[in-house]
Amino acid sequence: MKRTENSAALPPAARQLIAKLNARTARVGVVGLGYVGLPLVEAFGHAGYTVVGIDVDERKVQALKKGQSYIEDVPAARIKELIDQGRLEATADFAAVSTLDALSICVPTPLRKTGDPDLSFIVNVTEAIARFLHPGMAIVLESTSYPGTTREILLPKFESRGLKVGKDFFLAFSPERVDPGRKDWTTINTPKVIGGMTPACLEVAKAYYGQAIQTLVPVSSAEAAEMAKLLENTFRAVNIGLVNEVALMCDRLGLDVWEIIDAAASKPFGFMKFSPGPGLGGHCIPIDPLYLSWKLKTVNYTARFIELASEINTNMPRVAVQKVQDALNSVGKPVKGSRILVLGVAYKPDVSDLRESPALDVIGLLGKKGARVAYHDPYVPEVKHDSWNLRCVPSLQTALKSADCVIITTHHSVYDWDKVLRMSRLIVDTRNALGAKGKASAKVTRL
Ligand code: SAJ
Repeated sequence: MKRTENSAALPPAARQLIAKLNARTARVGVVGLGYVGLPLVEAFGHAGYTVVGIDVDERKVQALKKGQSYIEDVPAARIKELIDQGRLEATADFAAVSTLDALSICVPTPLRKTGDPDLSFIVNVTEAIARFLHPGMAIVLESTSYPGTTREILLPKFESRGLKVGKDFFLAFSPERVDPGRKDWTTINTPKVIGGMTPACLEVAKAYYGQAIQTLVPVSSAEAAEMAKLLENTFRAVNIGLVNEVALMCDRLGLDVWEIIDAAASKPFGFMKFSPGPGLGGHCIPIDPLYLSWKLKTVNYTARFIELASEINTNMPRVAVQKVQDALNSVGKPVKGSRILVLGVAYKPDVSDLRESPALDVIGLLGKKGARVAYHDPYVPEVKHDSWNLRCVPSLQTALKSADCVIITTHHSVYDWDKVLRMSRLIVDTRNALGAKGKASAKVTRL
């Protein structure tokens, strides 16, 4: 059982709550039961807590009540087991907060159309929780947001109830590190950064999470935890932007960027491999850094690396489409009227998630140039995006043979790349999916 150091200096409410958490007699809750929240429900249930899942989506609530799981990483059997043991409840009613000793917030933090942070999910949930906040409670925000969100948005709404943070209730930030589909690093074994509003908040949050998560990484404040998460994902966005720019440089120098990256990656230290591509997709990497650059603008600072990386990454779909145009020109065909097959539309291999997928931009740009665009993706039966919608072609083989040009945008593992190479007239390979065979073939253009 995990004990908490220097418990003598803690206020009574903290000591009482820590005792309940250590004994697993605490009732804990998770607000937001998506790809982050539901694995957290399972982790808390696995640790021995009684867990209340709260979500505005009644379909999720009903599914859980029936012992079903809608998140691939969470087996239905685990949900059913917790439901049958009476240790998992699901509801859309925030009044349940009044029965909780601790709760975690795992709601989306997308961007608005303007590119600014959309904190409406956090604000709405915070206001709903505040109505039922009671003395002796702990709240941990997990949603990725700019440094200061916990202090500037959650704290005032909670303290407006006449409770004092660090004395009557406890507030912390702990960023999610869920990578859907990953089996090696899970919610339970991935180290978890955690930062409190006050030292007592940190101690309570450590006791809360320490029962379920193998390794905690305490930091000095909620802002430090918020910033650590943004550094993690900004690191990726900037390095992907760098390698995309290296691809543009190599194109002008007549060099093979893939050969050069592989050569650089032979360095056993001081280098981390990233690969160029048709752009930056997903619900984290393209978005999280813009929360940081937005926050810095409010303190009159321009986060140049973030803005430059975003400029390069968001331009890559145009670079990819230009490669298609050049490939068609090489055989005397215009883009207009040509049949183009987009291979793989999910934002990364072996997932069905379309969020921010650059393949969607490629399809839109080709459509604007008058191409007759089709797509194939084994995980995505249909795409509705902006002003167009398409269904996955029924036969990959037929589509490959009839396309004037194929563009590989997402390199799902299930594809037989030898077959794609054999059956296509022209290929633009933005992922080096074809490897050396692609490099050697006159009908293949690579980034
Ligand atoms: N991408 C490239 N080149 C690369 C790597 C990625 O173009 O070298 C593209 C991908 O095709 C995709 C986008 O960038 O469109 C994002 O890819 P990603 O590998 O970063 O995958 P994500 O968005 O699922 O990122 C998640 C993140 N996990 C969390 O935030 C908890 C990220 O921190 C992880 O490092 C990443 O998964 C991972 O490693 O799988």
